[in-house]
Amino acid sequence: MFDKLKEQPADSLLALINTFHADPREYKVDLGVGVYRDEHGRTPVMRAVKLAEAYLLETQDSKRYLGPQGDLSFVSLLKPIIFGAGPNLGDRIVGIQTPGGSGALRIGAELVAAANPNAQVWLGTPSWPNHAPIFRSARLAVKDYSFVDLATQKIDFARVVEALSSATAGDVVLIHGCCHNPTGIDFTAEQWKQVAALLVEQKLVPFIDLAYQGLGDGLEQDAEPARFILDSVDEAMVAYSCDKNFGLYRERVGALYLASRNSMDLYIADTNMASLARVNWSMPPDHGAAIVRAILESKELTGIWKTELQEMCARVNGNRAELAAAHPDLAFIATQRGLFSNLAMSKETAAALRLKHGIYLADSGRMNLAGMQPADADAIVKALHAEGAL
Ligand code: PLP
Ligand code: TYF
Repeated sequence: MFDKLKEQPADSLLALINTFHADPREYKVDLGVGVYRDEHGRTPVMRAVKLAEAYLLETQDSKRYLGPQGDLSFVSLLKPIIFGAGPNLGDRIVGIQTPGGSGALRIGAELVAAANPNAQVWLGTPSWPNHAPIFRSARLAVKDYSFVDLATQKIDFARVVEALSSATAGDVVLIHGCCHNPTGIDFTAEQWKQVAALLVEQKLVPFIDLAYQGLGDGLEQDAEPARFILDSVDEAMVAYSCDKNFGLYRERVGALYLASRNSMDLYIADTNMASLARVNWSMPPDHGAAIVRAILESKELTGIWKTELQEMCARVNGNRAELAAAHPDLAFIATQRGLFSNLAMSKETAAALRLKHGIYLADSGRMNLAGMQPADADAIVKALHAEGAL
């Protein structure tokens, strides 16, 4: 049987982790995979997380099953962080705990396929490399359109309008809620308004991927566009990840939320999420979500977490400012948000930057701004210049 299988390529972003560690050079800079790094180049366990883990170790008195929806206190404590403290939140939004934002995208994709197998999923490119495969593996057709022109570092908004205008009622539109991966370029307030109007006019369902809340401009600011879209439409889906903003990556913490103005539809959709979770992983792993719950249940821990997250956000934006100031052609980096910016370059250039200069970025030219120190800016610019990327 196995002889019928075709070899599959490794995830090139994840593969960079090992290549970087195997590089014996003293000077090297890891701008590869999207994890936060501090001023020592480490990805630390956050202090609020350590405290919550100590609290859990002391107080957790059972590891009995929780069920396919996971920890529902976690799901509801996160709601005001994401959606704000407005009224009727409970009536309009239901959610389940998932293994990371990836699990939320997976269940969301299968939910779309169950509700409307003919739905097309509109995906602006470039995007996170797992988006299209996740939707395709749920047997949905993916329609991609050019979102950002890397040469100009601008959203090709005419293309966005053209794509959404040609979509069919009931189609799904994948939207990065903030901190676009890989470009760091999000819609302006005016563009968000136009996108919302198009979604309503064309009767499209937004599927908002929110994986970096708090790492752009701050927790509230980063959630505003998603809240605005949810206010505008009748139905929406949100795939949420706590893996970056709580630094919990390998613990796999996320949630899938559905919004609808019809409470019966919402109730039925909720039962579908649970049954899809059951056939995928039965129940999500508990530990990471329990940590987030413990943090959000405690005013003190929540305060510590928010302060740490603000510091992380400020460090990334400080690195952006530093690199932008190091060369006029990189000025755009200071205006972009989140962990990533994507330079226009060939994969040969990206390889030369790694091999000749120890500057590790993705083959696509994507760089993780959290991976550098301010003092690396000049070396990065020099290497980009030497390889003709500036
Ligand atoms: N969506 C985007 C845009 C991401 O960059 C990531 C990163 O991993 C995810 C979703 C998935 O997050 P998680 O690690 O929680 O599955
Ligand atoms: O884009 C990134 O670097 C992060 C981490 O298969 C990641 O989202 C990358 C690839 C992958 C899973 C997570």
